[in-house]
Formats: sequence, C-alpha cells, structure tokens
Amino acid sequence: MGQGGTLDGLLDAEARASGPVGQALAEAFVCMAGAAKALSVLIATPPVGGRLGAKAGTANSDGDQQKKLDIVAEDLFSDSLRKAGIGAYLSEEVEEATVFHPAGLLAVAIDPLDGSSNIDVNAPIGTIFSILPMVAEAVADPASAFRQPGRKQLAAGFFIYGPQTSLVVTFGKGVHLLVLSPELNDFVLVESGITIPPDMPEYAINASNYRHWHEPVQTYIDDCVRGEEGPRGRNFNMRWIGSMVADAYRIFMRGGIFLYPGDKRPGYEQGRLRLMYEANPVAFLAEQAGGAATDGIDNILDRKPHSPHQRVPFVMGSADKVERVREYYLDLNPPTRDAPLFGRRGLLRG
Ligand code: AFP
Repeated sequence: MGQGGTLDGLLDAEARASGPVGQALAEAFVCMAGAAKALSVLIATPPVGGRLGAKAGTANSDGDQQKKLDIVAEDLFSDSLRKAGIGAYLSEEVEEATVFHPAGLLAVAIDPLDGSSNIDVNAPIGTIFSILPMVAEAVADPASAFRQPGRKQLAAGFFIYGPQTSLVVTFGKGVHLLVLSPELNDFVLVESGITIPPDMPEYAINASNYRHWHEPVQTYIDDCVRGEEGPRGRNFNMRWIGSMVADAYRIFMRGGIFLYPGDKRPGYEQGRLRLMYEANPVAFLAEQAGGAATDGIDNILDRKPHSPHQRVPFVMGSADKVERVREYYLDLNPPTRDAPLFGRRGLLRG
C-alpha cells in the first residue's frame, strides 16, 4: 500500500489477508489506534485544576484529566485490547499477566505511557507494545504467554505523542511510519521501509551514570567524547530525552546509538528497561530497519524471558555501532586509556 493511505489500508496489506491471526492483529491495531487518539487528545488538552502530570487524587475529581496520566493510559489501552478480543495481556502498570479471552489468538505486552517523568515538561512520551501469538498454557498460567523470546513477535511498535502523534510499526516485513492527521482523525502512512541511517555519529545515554558504568561502556563513551582527537577520529553529538520512544524515534529517523546498560548501582545490574514491553518491541523494529539491538553482547530477540517485568541492558541503533559496543564488551581490542594517540586498539578503534 502506498504513501498517503491510512492505517486501515496498511492493515489490509500487512495483516487481514493472512487468516485469523492476521485478522486478530488488525482488530488489535484498530482498537489500539483508538486508544492512542484518545490519549493524544487528552495530552493536548489544557488540564483542569493542575498540571497534566498531576498525581492521582491531587486535582479535582470531575474527569479523567484529574487522574494520573499513566493510569488513564493503562485504562484506555487495556479496555481497547479487551474489546479487540486478545488472549493475554501484560502491562507495566499491572503486577501480573491476565487472560482477557481464553480463545483469543494474541498476547499483548504494553508500556501504556513510556517516559512518564517527561509529562510535566511537555517532552514527547509514548506507548510501546509487543504482540505475540497466544499459547494454550496461558489459560492456566497467563505469564506463560510472555515467556516467548522476542523473535516470536508478530508485530511491534510504538505510538509517540510529540509535536505529531505518530505510530512506528512492524509486522515483520519492514518498518512503517504513520502520523495522526487531525483533519482525518486517522493515522496516515508517511513512509514504509524505514531504515536506520548507518553513519550518524550520535549517541544517547544518561551520562550522569558514568561512574556507575562498567569499563566497556565507559571506554566506548570516552572514545566518542574524545572526538577527532580520539580513536574514532570524528566528533560525536549526544542526545538524551529520557523517553525511550523519543530517543528511539530519532534513531529511526537519523541514526545513532542508544544505550541503557546494566551498571553497578543496586537494582540496576540489568539496566532500567523492561524486556517484554520496552526492549523487545524496539529491538524488533530496529532489526526490521536494518539496525540491531543487544544486551551489550547478545541479540535481545533471542533472550528467553523468565518473569513479566524483568529488566535487560539495552543497546540499540545502527548495526555497526551496536557491533562496536559488543567488541568493547568482549574486549576484542582491549582499551588502554593512557596510550599515545590511538591507544592499544590503534586504528582498529576508528
Ligand atoms: P519513566 O516512564 O518512568 O519516565 O521511564 C522512562 C524510561 O523507562 C525510558 O523511556 C528512558 O529511556 C529511561 O527510563 C530513562 O531513565 P533515566 O531517568 O534513568 O535516564
């Protein structure tokens, strides 16, 4: 389907034609798109009685806008996916996975509002989702639906609520970008076959954690910071928005690398991001866009999950940059910070 078509046309081409699972996928997308539209209106509407990031119960209790926004997002997406007839549901906002419809064909893991600490500063926030096939065991053990590796995802993507409300999505045959048109009240296809530009010297990491990082990450970032005078021989730019959807969106549009590694802080041994509804969907998109995503060494999509809210170190972006981080981790070219000119890795570090 060509540029300028709508989400429905994309669903005809990518999902509906492929039998009952494809039809279930299309239904899930129609319902999630409805929830995303409602959420984007809510985000754009002046809040009554307080800022949009107000905590539940802090503002007057007349309407949804007074609820904490991530609770509103949870309600919108869980209701929409229940209506869509999905089998199993897992959300960042709920402790346990749930079976919505035992005969449903899909299992959906979702972060209804990624980047919620950015609500009050009017920076982009988003909704990230991963769609897996339902499994029979889930009826007795709902979490089992989500113990499938990310490689099994049927579709994944994120809505981003920024200057535009957009949807970045894959059904396993490339990545599509759709933008919500206020005139049509519909998502319009802007581009298919998105690829992460390979050559952008830009990295995203929360550099305030530098002292907590393990040496491979410190050295990788040191080498970027040293710019033209360092082993990379070129200057790097840095961005950190604090909503992974926004950092990931930028990388899909103009390239670069994103890192949220495990570090030495108690509780951050596996980084901060959640495997099932943050790392897996973005990793699937990255691979489909010609990029890569690892935990520093191994491919995220091959990781067998063990618990619903587990964290995972996450490195995502253009394939060569992600591979370079892997080399630092594997110590293929061990770093020496004080060696003259290029360090022990010499030109290999370029
Ligand atoms: P919140 O949804 O709690 O704001 O977390 C957002 C997030 O999971 C991810 O979107 C960011 O990349 C990351 O956390 C930011 O974490 P730091 O605040 O530790 O930099």
